[in-house]
Amino acid sequence: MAKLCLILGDQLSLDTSSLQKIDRNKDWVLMAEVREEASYVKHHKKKIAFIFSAMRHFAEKLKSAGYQVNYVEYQDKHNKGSLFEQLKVFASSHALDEIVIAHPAEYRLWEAVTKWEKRLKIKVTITEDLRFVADNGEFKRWAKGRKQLRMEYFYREMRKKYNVLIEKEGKGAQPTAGKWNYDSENRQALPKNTSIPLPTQFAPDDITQGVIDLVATEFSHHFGELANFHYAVDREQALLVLNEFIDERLPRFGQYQDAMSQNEPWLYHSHLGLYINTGLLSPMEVIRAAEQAYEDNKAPLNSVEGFIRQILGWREYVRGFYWYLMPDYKDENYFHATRTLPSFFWSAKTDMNCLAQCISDTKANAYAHHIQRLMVIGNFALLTGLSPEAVNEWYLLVYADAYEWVELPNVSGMVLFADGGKLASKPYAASGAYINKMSNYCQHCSYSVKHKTGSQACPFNYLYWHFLIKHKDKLSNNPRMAMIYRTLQKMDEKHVQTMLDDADIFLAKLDNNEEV
Ligand code: FAD
Ligand code: DLZ
Ligand code: SF4
Repeated sequence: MAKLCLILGDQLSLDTSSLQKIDRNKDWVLMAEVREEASYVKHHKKKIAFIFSAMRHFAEKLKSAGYQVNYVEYQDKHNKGSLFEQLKVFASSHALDEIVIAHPAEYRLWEAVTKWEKRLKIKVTITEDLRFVADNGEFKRWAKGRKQLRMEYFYREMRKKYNVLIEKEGKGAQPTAGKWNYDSENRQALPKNTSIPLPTQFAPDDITQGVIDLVATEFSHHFGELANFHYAVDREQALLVLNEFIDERLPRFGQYQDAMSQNEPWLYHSHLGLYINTGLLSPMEVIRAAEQAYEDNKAPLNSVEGFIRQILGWREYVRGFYWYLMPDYKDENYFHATRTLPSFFWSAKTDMNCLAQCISDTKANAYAHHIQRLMVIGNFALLTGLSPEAVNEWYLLVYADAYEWVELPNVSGMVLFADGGKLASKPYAASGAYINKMSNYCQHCSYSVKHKTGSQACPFNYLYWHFLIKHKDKLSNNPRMAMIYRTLQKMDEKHVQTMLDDADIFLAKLDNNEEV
């Protein structure tokens, strides 16, 4: 009798806990490129190419390490189209006494796996998910009994527990240089003519080229462009991306973390999310590399802390938050938003330059950085009342780093405030002024960010006030919104009415699928 270890497309690490449970001399590893996983949302072509290529490279690595690997390619005639059916076929031709799988990262798949033992009549063991610093129980223990689940406090716990940027260990632990958070030093716009380092790029090898051809044939109807695929597809390449980030981008990461710039999709971000989320890099090695750069005087504290906060703070927090609140979290819709996505979410064809830029970056690269996702695309979705279900589906399929455990809290919690404030203390709503402050998009736009009303006015300007007025009953008691509602109270009534009328005209255009 033998065991079978099923490795999923986002479990591409030799340290995966399920691998530790099998004997490479007699047991098996199964990996399969299946229609069900590639199409449960219509993932971006580059995302599928990345995952399939990384899976194929990892299978080669497993074989070199002495594992017996059954790898089912997408176009293999024995491909059954789903992980369960693939397991069933394997089990029918091998004497198996146990199937081992590391805890799937998404609720959907975890729920399915919990039924496999009964369906297959073979023992199924789910092992720990080691792609995070904390285990799931840690968040639950922290969250239990708390009225509010704010990232900052969980982050501080993580800093202390794992001794990251900490001056004195133990009970009296203090943050390095005396401050936990340098967020206020992370908000500069990019000066004109800044020369930004090119992202680390790799030419496709034969395996990747084969996968690109496959995706072009099988997924031509999916969103996104395949041309210029340059992502890392194995651990060695991902480590090169990490090293170049530390040397070339981390020093200015903090300063320009929230900046956006016309035709500059990459800026000083790390571009590591897709590698960490698929197991090619571990979050702790990335955190330690950044910490080391601070200790070696290679990068300032506002950059290093800002970067570490994203991974040890936000990434750990949203993952714990997701598992704490699923499955009900998926249905949250605090504002009862129902609008369908405008067609420019797919085509990028809109006169609103910021949206055209962020969506065409997304289309080209399966990547947009955080502020593009949050304050341009997300802000628009919030202000126009797009349905959480549709927005979640969009974010889950368009980004190469997207999995529901991270996408859902960011979209329903951070962007849409669909959870009524479980994640964020107030909605991240903003007028055009914010986008103008943090980018040069408005300089290239046919709308005018300075105008508040009229056909030339930036739609974000009147949509912002329309949103605040529409949801006054739900938001005006929020202490963090008090000032803005006081400003509203002092505004000229006629001006407010004109903004509301302009917003209605704009929203009617969206509903009629007219160009905006
Ligand atoms: P950097 O800016 O270099 O940040 C470093 C790392 O910190 C990231 O790689 C990521 O691992 C982590 N991180 C940063 N912000 C967050 C966050 N808010 N939540 C969790 N981790 C974070 N991130 C995903 O990994 N997958 C998603 O599907 C995803 N969807 C998002 C949807 C929306 C609406 C928003 C606002 C954010 C989303 N994020 C998501 C978070 C963040 O935008 C991406 O992690 C980041 O843009 C990836 O690019 P990067 O690797 O260059 O990140
Ligand atoms: C995202 C993805 C895609 C596109 N394809 C596959 C696949 O063919 N086979 C596979 O094992 N995993 C794939 N994945 C990753 C899974 O969807 C992921 O493991 C679950 O969503 C859980 O996070
Ligand atoms: Fe975006 Fe408004 Fe600026 Fe145009 S003017 S780029 S729509 S914020």
